[in-house]
Amino acid sequence: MEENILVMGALGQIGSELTATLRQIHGIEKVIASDIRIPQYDPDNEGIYEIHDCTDIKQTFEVVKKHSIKTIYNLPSLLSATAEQFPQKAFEVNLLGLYNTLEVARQFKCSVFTPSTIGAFGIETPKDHTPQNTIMRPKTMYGVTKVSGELLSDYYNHKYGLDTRGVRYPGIISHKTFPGGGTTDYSVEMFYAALRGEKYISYLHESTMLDMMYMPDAIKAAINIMQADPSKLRYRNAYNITAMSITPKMLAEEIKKSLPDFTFSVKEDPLRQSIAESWPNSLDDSAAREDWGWSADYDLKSLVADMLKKLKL
Ligand code: VAH
Repeated sequence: MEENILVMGALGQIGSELTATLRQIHGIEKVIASDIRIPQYDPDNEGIYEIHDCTDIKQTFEVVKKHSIKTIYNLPSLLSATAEQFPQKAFEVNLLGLYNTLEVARQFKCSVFTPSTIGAFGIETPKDHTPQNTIMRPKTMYGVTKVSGELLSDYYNHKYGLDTRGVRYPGIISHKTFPGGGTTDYSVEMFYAALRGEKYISYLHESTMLDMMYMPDAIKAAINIMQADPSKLRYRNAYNITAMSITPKMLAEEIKKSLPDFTFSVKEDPLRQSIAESWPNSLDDSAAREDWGWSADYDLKSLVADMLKKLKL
């Protein structure tokens, strides 16, 4: 039976680029993409696509059975700010959707990757070099679904032996698909404003320090952890990973080196400012480095240079 891969949430910020990369590695026919809405044509991402609502376990069962899936990337999620606007929907998609995936994976013996986030930490968590194992009491629905998702995925591993793995992503900066409803979206919006010659008005204070990562590193982490030797994994869900800790001011200053006329100011959004302040300043990702060789390829300088190059095209 073919070892096919299913990317759920394939139209999202991570999903759109992960699907394309997996198809380059494994072949277009081996990677099935699914999401809840009809996709726009994307020449960089041709292949099998299924319209699939992750909150309906019957649809997940049908897609996995129909395509002989053996690995599932479970990406559907309402992000932090949107999840605070629609907490019940976020619970359904982020946690019930994951439960459905784990139940179907248990029946078909699939491996499952589910992203967690720095949003799984809370205000009581040590903020600097946040440890792999520490207090996690998030006060957002996003954080609650993500820390619960970590625990649920670990349960399916120790109860049923299901191969579940995950990483705690920082904010992800990318050029292909705009992120929607996140607290870290400023980091992408700033590039578009700069290239349009507009001042960017940041909804986070200029000194708000958060972990960030460039999308190629995020994709590398999702693929590498799934290929890692399971005997070397001290943890399953989920590993701390990071690439840099930056503030809106640091990002703006790096962009200004290429676009000297770029300026930005701050008009704080109280909701997203309070969410950001409950997250760590910097993660300790030594466990990922030791257990499966994690390391980021992009720092702030190379990220900004590549983003500007890609967005100018
Ligand atoms: C968000 N981009 O802002 C997501 C991410 C760490 C941030 O989880 O909600």
